[in-house]
Amino acid sequence: MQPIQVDTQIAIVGAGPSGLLLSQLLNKAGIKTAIIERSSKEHVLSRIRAGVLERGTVQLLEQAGVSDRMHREGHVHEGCLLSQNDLQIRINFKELTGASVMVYGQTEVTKDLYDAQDEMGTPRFHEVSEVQILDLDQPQSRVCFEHEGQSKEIRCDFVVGCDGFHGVSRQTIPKSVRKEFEKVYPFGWLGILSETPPCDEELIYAHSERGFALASMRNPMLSRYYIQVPLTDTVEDWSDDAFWAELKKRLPSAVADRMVTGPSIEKSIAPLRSFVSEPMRYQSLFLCGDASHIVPPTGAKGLNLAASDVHYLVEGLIDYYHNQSEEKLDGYSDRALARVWQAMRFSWSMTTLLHQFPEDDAFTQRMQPTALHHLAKSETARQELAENYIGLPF
Ligand code: FAS
Ligand code: PHB
Repeated sequence: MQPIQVDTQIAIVGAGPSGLLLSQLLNKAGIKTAIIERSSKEHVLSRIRAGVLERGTVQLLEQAGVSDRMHREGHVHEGCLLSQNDLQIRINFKELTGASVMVYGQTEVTKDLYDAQDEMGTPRFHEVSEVQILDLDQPQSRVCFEHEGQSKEIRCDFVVGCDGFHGVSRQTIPKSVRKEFEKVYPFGWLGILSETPPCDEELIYAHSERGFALASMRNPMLSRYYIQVPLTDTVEDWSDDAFWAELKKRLPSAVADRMVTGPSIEKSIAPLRSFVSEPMRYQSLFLCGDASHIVPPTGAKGLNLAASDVHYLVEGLIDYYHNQSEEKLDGYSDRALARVWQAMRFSWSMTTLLHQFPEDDAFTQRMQPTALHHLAKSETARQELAENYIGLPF
C-alpha cells in the first residue's frame, strides 16, 4: 500500500528544543516545516535538563516570539560563584562583560515552543518509529516512518536532524564521510530537583576533594542540585538523606549551614562526554544540536549550542528561499562548528578544573586549587571565564 504523503519544504526529525525552535523560526519566515518525534509530547516535556540560557539564546527566543513567559518567570543572573572548600570566587558577568544569563529551565523553553507551534498549526507527528531518511542526493528528499499504524512519508527540499545523540540522522551520514571526536569522562552527575528555596541567589560550581557539586535552581521554590558520582553508581544507591549529606560536604560550610533540604521530586544520573561529529551537512541533510555534538553540562552549553546551530541554519534557509542564494547553506557546517569547538573547549576546561579525576597524579590534582586561587586573584582570568560562560557571539 502507498504511504500517506506529506509535502513540505523542511522535514525536521526530533521535537526537542532544536527541532521546535528551528520550526518556529522558519514558520515565522514563511517557510513550511513538518516535525516527527519518536516520543510522546508528555515524555519530551517530562525531561529535566538545562537551566541556563545565554544572551544569544534569549534573543533567539524573542525572535521566535516565545519569550514572554521566560521574561516573566525566568531570572536574570549577573554572576555565578565558583568555590573551593570555603573559598568563594564570584564571577561578575555584568562587570566583566556587560552581559548576563537567564535562568529558565529547558523544560519551560520546550513547553513555550510547543504552545507556539500548536498555534502555528505546524504538522507534527509524535510516537513515530522506523524512521528512514532517503534520497538526500535527489531534488526531493524523503523521510519515511510509521505512525499510528500507518506508513507515512514526508517529501521535502531539506531534512534537518534535530534528533539528539541517539537519533537516526547522524547515522544516515556514511561513516566514510563522518569524522568523530569523543572524550568520555570517568564520572557522571547525579541530579535532583527539590521544592526547596535555593541555597544562594546565584549558581555555585563547587570543587572539593570529595568531588564536584553544582547548586542551581529553577525558581524561588524549586532547586536543582548535582554531585559528581562514579559511573558505577545508580540512583538507587543514593537516598535523599545521603545526597543532601554529600552535597553539604562539597559546598562552602556557610552555604551548607543555610541549606534547606527536602524530598527529591526528580532524581537521575547523566553521563558526561565531549563529542563532535563533523560535518554538520551531508547533501540535503543538516544536523542541529545534540545530533551533532555533546558537551559536559559543566559549562551550561548544550542547549545554547543547539540555539546557535539553529540560528545559523535559519539564516541559510531564509537566504535560500527568499534570495535564491545557497552561500550561507554551503557555509553552515563550518560556521556552526567554529562556535561548537569554542564551547567544547570551555566545557572541557570547566569540567577539568572542577571535577576529581580518579587517575590524576598528585601534581595534576594540585593544579585545580592552584588555578582556582589564580581565578580569585586575577580579573583577567575571571573575564576569560565570564565571556565564555555568557556565550561567545553568534
Ligand atoms: P534533544 O536530545 O533534547 O532532543 C532530540 C529529540 O529527538 C528527542 O525528543 C528525541 O526523542 C527525538 N528523537 C531521537 N531519535 C529520534 C528518531 N529516530 N526519530 C524521531 N525523533 C527522535 N545542557 C545544558 O546546557 N545543561 C544541562 O544541565 C544539561 N543536562 C542534560 C542532562 C541530560 C540527561 C541530557 C541527555 C542532556 C543535558 N543537557 C544539558 C544537554 C541538553 O540540554 C541538550 O543540549 C538539548 O536537549 C539539545 O537539544 P536537542 O538538540 O533538541 O536534542
Ligand atoms: C541546571 O540548572 O540544570 C544547570 C545549570 C548550569 C549548568 C548545568 C546545569 O552548568
